[in-house]
Amino acid sequence: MIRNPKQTIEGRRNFLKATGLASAGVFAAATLGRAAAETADVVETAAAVDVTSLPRVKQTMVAPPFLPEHEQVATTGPRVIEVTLDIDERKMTIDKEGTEIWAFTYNGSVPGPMIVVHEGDYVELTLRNLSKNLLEHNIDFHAATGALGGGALTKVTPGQQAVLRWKASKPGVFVYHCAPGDVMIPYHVTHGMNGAVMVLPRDGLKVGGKPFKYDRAYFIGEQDYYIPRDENGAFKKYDNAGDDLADYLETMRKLIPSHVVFNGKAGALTGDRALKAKVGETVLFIHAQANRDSRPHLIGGHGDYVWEAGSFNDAPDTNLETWFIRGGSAGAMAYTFKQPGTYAYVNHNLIEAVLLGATAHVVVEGTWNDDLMMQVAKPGPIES
Ligand SMILES: [Cu+2]
Repeated sequence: MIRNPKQTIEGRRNFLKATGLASAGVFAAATLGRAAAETADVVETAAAVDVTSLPRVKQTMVAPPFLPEHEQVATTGPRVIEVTLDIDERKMTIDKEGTEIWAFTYNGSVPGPMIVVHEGDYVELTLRNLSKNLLEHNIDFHAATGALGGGALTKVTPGQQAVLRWKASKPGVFVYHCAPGDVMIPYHVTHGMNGAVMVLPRDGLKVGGKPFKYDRAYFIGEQDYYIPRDENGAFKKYDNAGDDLADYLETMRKLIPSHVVFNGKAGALTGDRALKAKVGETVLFIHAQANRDSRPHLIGGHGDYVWEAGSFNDAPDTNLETWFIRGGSAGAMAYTFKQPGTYAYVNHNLIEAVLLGATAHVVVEGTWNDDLMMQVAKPGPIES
């Protein structure tokens, strides 16, 4: 392959800069360095498909736990799906005690909004780093192929935007996250800067070779935070985004999260904000964890069908009690509710569920089925 040396050097320089390798430590050099070098060497591109002839559609982003409007079975051929994500550094309160973090967000929410497309579609993202922000950011799509998932092509400083187009070639659910290089990667991801993409097969989900539809879908993004404490043990507060960097690196290094929460803060999906469903409805739960392992469990229900590792090309597991979400991945679970009531959807590390915040509620309406369960005798004195 004949390469343009100037382009190659420039490309490598840009990639080194983008991945933070100019000042990176051994770990980053050994991992990201290889990926950057390989990518930077390849400056010739295969003939791109002419996407100008494809229909284009804007997808309106909505805040989790909801998903954007979408078809489960595509009624058209491949399209270019245009999405815009605004990077918004904002102070958020993450528990009822008033603990704060200057979160790094896509569109103001933790997690960022879910993008839903079909296999063969192109995602065309406009990533805007709002002028009010203080830090550089980018985006790495695990669903995309090449250039660090797009991270190398989307690094934007406050006031800048970049446009990235990538082909959705793998059906499944996938994490996306900020990855600006070196220590800023875990720092940004554990400040909430992550979300998910769902790439549906064009003909929809299948179970046992048959079409499978859901009545509702929810996106649960699990977030670990590492909030620094002061000398009295109280969580520290900071004036600006990024001010917590030195302290946060110290707490992160110990790998002991101060909070493990769903959708940005403890209680984000309970009480008035609980998820809703009806008996007989099939609900798809997409669970993402961009950094750390998790083990979702629906108390009083099951994982009827679980695409645990997220690939829709694989047959789902059935009837799981608890399933595993690898840190840096998303998975999907479908359950058809059979009893009314309030279900707890938890990370079944119950310390994290109860003490650190990883609990959601699903309020289900409908008629109780005595055949499945009934209280034969109310609690009372032990009968001799
Ligand atoms: Cu970022």
